[in-house]
Amino acid sequence: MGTITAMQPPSAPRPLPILLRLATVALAIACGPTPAPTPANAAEPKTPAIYDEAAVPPYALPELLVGPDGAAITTADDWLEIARPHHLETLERFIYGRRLPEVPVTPFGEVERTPVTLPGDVPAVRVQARLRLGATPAAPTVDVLLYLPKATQPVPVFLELNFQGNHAQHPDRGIRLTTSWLPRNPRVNPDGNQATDASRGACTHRWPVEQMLSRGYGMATAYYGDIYADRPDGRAASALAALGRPLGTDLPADEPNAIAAWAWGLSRILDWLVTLPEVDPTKVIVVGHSRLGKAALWAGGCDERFAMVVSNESGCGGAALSRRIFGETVADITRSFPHWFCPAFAAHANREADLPCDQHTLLALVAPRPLYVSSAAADRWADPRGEFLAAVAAEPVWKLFGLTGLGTDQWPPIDTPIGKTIGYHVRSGGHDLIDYDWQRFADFADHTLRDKAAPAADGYPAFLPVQAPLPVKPPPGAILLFGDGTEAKPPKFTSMTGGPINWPIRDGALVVQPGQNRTNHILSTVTFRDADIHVEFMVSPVAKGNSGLYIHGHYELQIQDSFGKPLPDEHDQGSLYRYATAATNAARPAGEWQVYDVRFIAPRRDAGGTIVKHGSITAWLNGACVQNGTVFTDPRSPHTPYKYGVTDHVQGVEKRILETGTGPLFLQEHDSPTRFRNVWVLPLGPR
Ligand code: GTR
Repeated sequence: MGTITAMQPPSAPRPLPILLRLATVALAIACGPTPAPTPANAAEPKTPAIYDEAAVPPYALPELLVGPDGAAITTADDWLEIARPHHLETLERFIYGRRLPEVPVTPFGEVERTPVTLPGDVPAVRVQARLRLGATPAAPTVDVLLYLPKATQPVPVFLELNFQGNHAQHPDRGIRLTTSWLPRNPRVNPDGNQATDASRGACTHRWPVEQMLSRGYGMATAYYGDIYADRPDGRAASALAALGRPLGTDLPADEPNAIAAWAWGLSRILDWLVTLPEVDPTKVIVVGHSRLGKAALWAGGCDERFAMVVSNESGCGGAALSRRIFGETVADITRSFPHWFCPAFAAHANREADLPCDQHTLLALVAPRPLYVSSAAADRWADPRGEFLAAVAAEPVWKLFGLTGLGTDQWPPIDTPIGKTIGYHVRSGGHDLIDYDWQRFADFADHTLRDKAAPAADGYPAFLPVQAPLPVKPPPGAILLFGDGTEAKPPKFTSMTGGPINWPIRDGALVVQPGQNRTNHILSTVTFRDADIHVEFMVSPVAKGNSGLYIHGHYELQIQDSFGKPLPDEHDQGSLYRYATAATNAARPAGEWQVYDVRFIAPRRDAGGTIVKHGSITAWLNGACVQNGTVFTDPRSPHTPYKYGVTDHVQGVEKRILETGTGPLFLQEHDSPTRFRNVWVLPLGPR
């Protein structure tokens, strides 16, 4: 445990001009959250909030790099396999409640897709869908609004729940008015709890659609009240009731509540977003403000499909450390909002030190994906510095992956964004989500997800493969291993014994020759360390179309007859066997040509062959990114050519990999006559 003592902030909030301040406050109130309900434990004495750094009591955070038995975690692998599940479980038990099950998500009625021109002459497509979350008639429905920019490629999308209904997010009169209950709000819906035309566009300043679309991002949103009406008695009509969770006041200590339900709703919306051809399924970014920032963090922590996670002023129970007593405390929040967290959290009011976790563990769940935390200087209730310190405390996990998080433990000056894989800013002004925040989120996503401006990892050129039309012409520098069989020289492959291959060439394709015991693989005579690899292939319906790209013989990207399967598993095409399932099922039917482009960054080893830096794979399959920088260490497959069907020749190949880091590409034989053509390797860096 490390003891952290309170420190003075580096600079005091800059005062805003009075008119701007009034306007900001008015807007924030208009779109703001539900007012605090009558406290359930109002009888308990309430201590005044601490806003003086010097008055913050010293505290010690629970260790992050440990497993359930307290043993130190020193590798990315052990983080993923041991520590991460342990911390996730602890956060479920003590703060957010148990994770909720996946359910089938289906559009209810027609999905509207309308071309529109938004203010500023921004062309867009407005998509609206009512999603049914679950298969039963009682399943809740959620109205999703999505604006897509004009684009030729699938786009990254920001997904955010909103406070006042989709129609309040933008003045576009085509947006459906929410039919869900709304909190009475003096400006947005002064007349009652149902939306009217008067509230259209009331929260536009929180959702700068035109600006984000112009930067190439899609914008998706849904009203959080569709999932759980934000009031203490909201549970009875919430998605939790539909999921059969217990109702009433005497809930189990780890029973999920409103924040868990909102987070679950975000994942269910993601289930649908990734099915849209216009959306890049590997680049959906979850964003949330305030209480919905807490929900966004929990959603991103639980659901690794979110490519990036953004917490805006999420404060207590979000990004801010609970043990740091500054602004809102666990006692305050569980008194005012008894329906947000699981009962165990309220039981830790005024005894935060007894919690086995703190909010840095929540932030760490996002690693190695990019995380952005934003604070506002005048939003002292949310403890801006406590949000920053949680990110500092989470950084060691990114370091395990060889990544820099914030890169500093110094709280930056106001309006100065910082960070590499954890981004952070504290902007001037109060509690709100404004254009400045969005622009910084997009800058950060440009760098971390889109390779814009920032050079790709290891200084290699950005990896944005062209996958159509097939066959694709090899780029300069690529070494063609097999083209279409008209080459003067034989294919640059050997058999497992190092001799000539016995795979026939038919109709311009190299065809897998099933052998005995699925070991008639072939391996390239060209070896490489890091490389871009291009392979065109056609699966056959025989033996499930099973084959694969065994890179260095150690890491297998699956080839399989997976067309149309709703959820890819680790055997399906696009999956990295024993490491990661495909982000989406991009497989084409058997008998059609398909294409893989892979950026393979080999793991680095010391002189004894032990991995000292993980490797990574980014893979595109038929126009979709199926692996986005998936990291790996030691081979996990029990079926590699070095363990199964071993020959003297391949033993020598593996020895060389361990010594030099360079090795060949294997094409796998697995009983199915898969066809290959136009296979090339473009080595990167030293070979
Ligand atoms: C406040 C609550 C904060 C924050 C905020 C909001 O009343 O105390 O934790 O979540 O609501 O959601 O705007």
